[in-house]
Amino acid sequence: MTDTTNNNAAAPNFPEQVTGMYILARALKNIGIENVYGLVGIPITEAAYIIQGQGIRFVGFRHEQQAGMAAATDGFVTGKPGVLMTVSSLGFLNGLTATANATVNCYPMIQISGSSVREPIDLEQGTYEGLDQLNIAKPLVKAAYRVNRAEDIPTGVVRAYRAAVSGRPGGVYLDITTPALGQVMDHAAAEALLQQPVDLQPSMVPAAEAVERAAALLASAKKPAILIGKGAAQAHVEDLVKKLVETTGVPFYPMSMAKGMLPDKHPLSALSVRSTIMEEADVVMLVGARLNWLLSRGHGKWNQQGQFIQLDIDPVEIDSNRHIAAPVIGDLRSSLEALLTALEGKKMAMDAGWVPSLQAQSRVKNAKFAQRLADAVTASPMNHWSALSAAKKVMEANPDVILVNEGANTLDDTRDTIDMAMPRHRIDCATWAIMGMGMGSAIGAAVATGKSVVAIEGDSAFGFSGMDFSTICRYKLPVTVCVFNNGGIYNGIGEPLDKTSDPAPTTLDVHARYDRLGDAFGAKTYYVTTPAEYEAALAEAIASKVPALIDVQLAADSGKESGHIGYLNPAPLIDITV
Ligand code: ADP
Ligand code: TZD
Ligand code: MG
Repeated sequence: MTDTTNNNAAAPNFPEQVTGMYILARALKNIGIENVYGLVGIPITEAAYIIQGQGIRFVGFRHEQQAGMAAATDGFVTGKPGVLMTVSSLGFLNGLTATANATVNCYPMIQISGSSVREPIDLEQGTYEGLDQLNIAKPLVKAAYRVNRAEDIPTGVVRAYRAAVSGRPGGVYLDITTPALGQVMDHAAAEALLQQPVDLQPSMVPAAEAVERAAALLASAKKPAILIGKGAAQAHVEDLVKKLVETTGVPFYPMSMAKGMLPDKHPLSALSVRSTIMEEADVVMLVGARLNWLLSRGHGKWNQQGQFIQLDIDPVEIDSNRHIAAPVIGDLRSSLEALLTALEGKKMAMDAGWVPSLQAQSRVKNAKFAQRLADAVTASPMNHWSALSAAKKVMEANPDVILVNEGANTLDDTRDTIDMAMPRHRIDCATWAIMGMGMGSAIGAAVATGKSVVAIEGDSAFGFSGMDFSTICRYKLPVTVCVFNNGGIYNGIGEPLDKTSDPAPTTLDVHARYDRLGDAFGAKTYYVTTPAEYEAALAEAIASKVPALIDVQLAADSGKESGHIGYLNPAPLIDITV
């Protein structure tokens, strides 16, 4: 397609002259970006080639949302912003869903989008892919900037980087107009724009009195607990969290994506006794975790007399739902270091019976859970638990494999079944509980870490991103995708209320052979119907280190509506069945 309104600059006379696209690639390289995830077209195709030419890995996707999920996951696992590149209008909007999700989850990422020529957009004259992208992005992201001139590109990149990682991390939008991308500059003048930014992710040290207040409160607690959130995982502070837990002896509870910060099987893990922690703990220290819906916003079962300490980088988070008795505002590394020092001279007042009683309760609960898995082994067809009894064995034997997980029952049951032993090895649909992060996150995790990845996906969840399984294949990534096929959203036995021959709203296809999608792209594929088959297939797929797709056949009646969060459905005002 030709955009007649775009007065494209003449082709550069390399190496004396360069374009804005070259400056963008150099600016990304200069700031240490190693991977860019995107989907090309006007006006960013050449930019992607030049980025590759700079030795940055460009991973090309089938849908921008998935490229964005990959960038966000790269940001989560590395702690540096992941970069997404999109074309104008719909490409931008497709990617923006992931950038908004990154912002909600505090993942550092930058969405760079080409945009059409400004003047006809502002006058609404109907230009090619014309959309006022900057203003659309603004309410959904942490920060948004537009670059109109090639010479401003390095500044735009540095500002976007700083905004993504400083304070509470989030998604940043960087709009670069077509004229800026095409603008020609002298090579030497362009290179001179590239300065090395100093202290890109500065420490933020907490106030001494805040640290002292928190240390005194923790030390005075009879039944304390430490709640670890994914902010701690992202801050790479597993060394300090371990030290805090082990020197104080305080039990810990990891939020879903903080599993593995300390091994789930650690003697001080309170994973199986969350209710007891909520009901009985008198002091709870939140370490990079928000008291949001995932923690009943501090209400419900929580001991209303209990007190909270909160370590977070964002002062606005404090008192969001419950009174916080001891806020500690700073980056987690600085805060935990200061707290450990402040605790050195203090004696813990913890009840001698607190940890043993949690451990005794955990033993009972764990034995019950193990029995549930054992009972499920013979179920035919398999249910979620039968499949997970197999996945548990293989995943726990391969602790360095990253687990990506989405679905409803498939999410909740997998999280509860598979113990994690290493930090940042569990990536899921997180704060917004969104479907459609699976393939993108698996790709981002594999590319950013070089490690093997297993994605355990509900059949509905997989449908949101399934086509990007082909991206896993094109880039030959060591990713195994397991589709838990129960034929539906929650299960495959929905009955339409009305007289219709259409499927129920929750029904998909329990007989679909997802493995055959893998055949189309040359993956290793498996169709499994028993735990033994699944265990063998998963172990072989992981060991092969090549793209693999396993269709895990479940019974259509396996799974309940909304998994563990059915209580969030609206209470019926009228009985729709009468
Ligand atoms: P979870 O869902 O695991 O409970 P959340 O995403 O709700 O975790 O909370 C993560 C918290 O961690 C956010 O409030 C965020 O501001 C905070 N955070 C992220 N990175 C850092 C950091 N480096 N230092 C301090 N706090 C951080
Ligand atoms: N759309 C988006 C973007 N996010 C969502 N969370 C939903 C729709 C609603 N939804 C859930 O909350 S879970 C889910 C949907 C569609 C899928 C559950 O089915 P599944 O897993 O096959 O993935 P199980 O094992 O059948 O429960
Ligand atoms: Mg399903």
